[in-house]
Amino acid sequence: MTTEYHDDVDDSSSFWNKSINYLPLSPRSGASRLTRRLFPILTVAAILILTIALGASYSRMTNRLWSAEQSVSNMSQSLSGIQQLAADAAKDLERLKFAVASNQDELRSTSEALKQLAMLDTISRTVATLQCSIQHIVNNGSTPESSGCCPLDWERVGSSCYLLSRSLLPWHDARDWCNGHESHLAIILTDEEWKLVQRHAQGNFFWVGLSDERTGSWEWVNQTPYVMNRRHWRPGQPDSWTHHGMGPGDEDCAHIHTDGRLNDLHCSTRLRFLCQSHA
Ligand SMILES: [Ca+2]
Repeated sequence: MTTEYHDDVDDSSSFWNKSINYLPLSPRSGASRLTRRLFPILTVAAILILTIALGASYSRMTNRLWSAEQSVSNMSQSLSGIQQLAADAAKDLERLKFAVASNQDELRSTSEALKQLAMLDTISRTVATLQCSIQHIVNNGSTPESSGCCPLDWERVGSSCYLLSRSLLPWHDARDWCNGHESHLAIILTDEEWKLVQRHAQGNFFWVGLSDERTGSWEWVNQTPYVMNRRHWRPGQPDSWTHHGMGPGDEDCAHIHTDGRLNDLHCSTRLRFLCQSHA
């Protein structure tokens, strides 16, 4: 007992150490110690993962924000460019308005000059006709018409005189009017005569001496056969030349259209007409 007591008293630390050292470890206390050791590691790891995730998220948000800023910046630049273009266009428009206003007077002057030139041309032709007539009278001629001169208001082209009527008549009446004035409805053969026709055609329809009512074939008023030349007809014309008589849709007479080309039309239509006389 004494020894046992002695041992207890003198070496109490040894006793407790032994007791501690030789106490069997329970599985519960081991797990607890492991948990206590892992807890800080797991905590640090969790904080680390959270930090990384937050960092990645922040980075993505920063990128998106930067992209949005870039887009806004680009849009601002585009808007600025459009505003500049609009301002330039407005300036150009103002300049154009000013130029038009400035040129209006010049255009009026040019138009007046052209009108005067046309008048001069008419006067010149009239003077030439008068000269011709006076010369013929001076030389003891009978009448101006037998002199080789064109009557007043008639235009000389080549060896012929031409008159474009102001009045409108059906083809047969036009033919008779020309015949009553020592002329006939125009027979257009030469390039020079086609140029005359085209010059008078602008804005005008007028009869010429071409029809197919007599034989069913196109012929000139002096009954010489017409040689078909499609170049002188409007596209698709003549389009009603196979039916004759005066029924609806029959187009037996030819006129000059506004483009200077031929079209067949019902002879009863009232149009201006071109007479031709031989000087
Ligand atoms: Ca026709």
